[in-house]
Amino acid sequence: MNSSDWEKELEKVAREISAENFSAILSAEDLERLRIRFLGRKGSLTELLRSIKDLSIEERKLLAPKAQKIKSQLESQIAARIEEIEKLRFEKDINSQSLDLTLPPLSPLRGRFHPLTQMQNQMAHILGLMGFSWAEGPLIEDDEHNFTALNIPEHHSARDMLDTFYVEGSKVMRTHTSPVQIRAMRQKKPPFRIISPGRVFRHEAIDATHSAVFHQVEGLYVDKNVSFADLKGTLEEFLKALFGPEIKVRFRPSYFPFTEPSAEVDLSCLFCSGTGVGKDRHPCGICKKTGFIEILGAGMVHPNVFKAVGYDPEIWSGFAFGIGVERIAMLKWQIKDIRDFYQNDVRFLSQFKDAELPLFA
Ligand code: FA5
Repeated sequence: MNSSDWEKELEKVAREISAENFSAILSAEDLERLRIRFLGRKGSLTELLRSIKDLSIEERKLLAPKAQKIKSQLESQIAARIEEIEKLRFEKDINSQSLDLTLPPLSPLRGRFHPLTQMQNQMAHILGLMGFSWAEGPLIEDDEHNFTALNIPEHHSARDMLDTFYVEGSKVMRTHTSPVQIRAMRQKKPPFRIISPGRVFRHEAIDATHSAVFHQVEGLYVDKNVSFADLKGTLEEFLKALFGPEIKVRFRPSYFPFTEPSAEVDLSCLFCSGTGVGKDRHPCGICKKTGFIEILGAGMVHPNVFKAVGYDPEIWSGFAFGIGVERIAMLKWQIKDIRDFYQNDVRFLSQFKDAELPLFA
């Protein structure tokens, strides 16, 4: 096509466009059909613009702006008409509805605390009655508080980039609430007992019982002559207050660099009443047939931790624990998937009424 034919073709397309009566188009589908006719992949204007490459540079310089102007005018006309069609549809909708002024008003939805906050507060409340006071620490921690002072050596796997979110330099998203132990011991004079509820972060593969962001409640008691029996008694009393006197608590020997001896504590599985067999008579998938679920880590404060904060381990003794809030909440409310807590689905959240948990069941 030479340039004069091309220009004639452009004028023809322009005439066709002007012949369109936009205000007679009443649906978005009809408007889309029109758009495709001119501007679709095989639309007449698109094809013409595509063939401009066959003209010389001078001809293109002359004709391209004309064609572009026609194209952008058409695009604005289409956009304007879409808005009008929407408005017409809305007005039609409104006019077709009648108002019943005698209907009672809808009562506004009441907000309430997130179930994890409720559970955390409930745990803090029980521990508060047992003499623990509330302490807090930053979510972004330094290597010293998160690892070194807690006797976690250089090569320990917890420091691995695969387990820990490093922020910059030696700053990390805290991987547990235990660094608050160090902050509390450096601020306070023993004897004291604190708890520290809060968020922690781990580079975890997420599944029904593991999240990369979750919550712990840390506990620390420092005094003279604190024994493992004190730790056992405190945790058993706490768990019975939360779950009822029938609950079974199991202490298993374990290892944490910052406690010695250390234990992991399991609770009898409330999904299968500790039998390992679910209500459907199939093996319980939650406790993996064991009848128990791990909920916390604990132990006697390691002498190296006392030394790191300037306490004499010959004088002072203590216990510490770190409880998984999600795990406790899952057991308490029989929630099978930890991810339900983070979807913020109102249908899920609205099931948890504030202060629903009895304090001493
Ligand atoms: C710790 O984090 C230790 N700091 C706990 C501790 C404190 C031990 C004081 C001794 C003294 P652990 O990694 O096992 O330990 O985590 C403690 C609890 O957090 C677990 O028992 C579990 O209930 C919960 N938890 C751990 N990882 C996850 C996860 N990815 N998602 C949800 N909950 C988790």
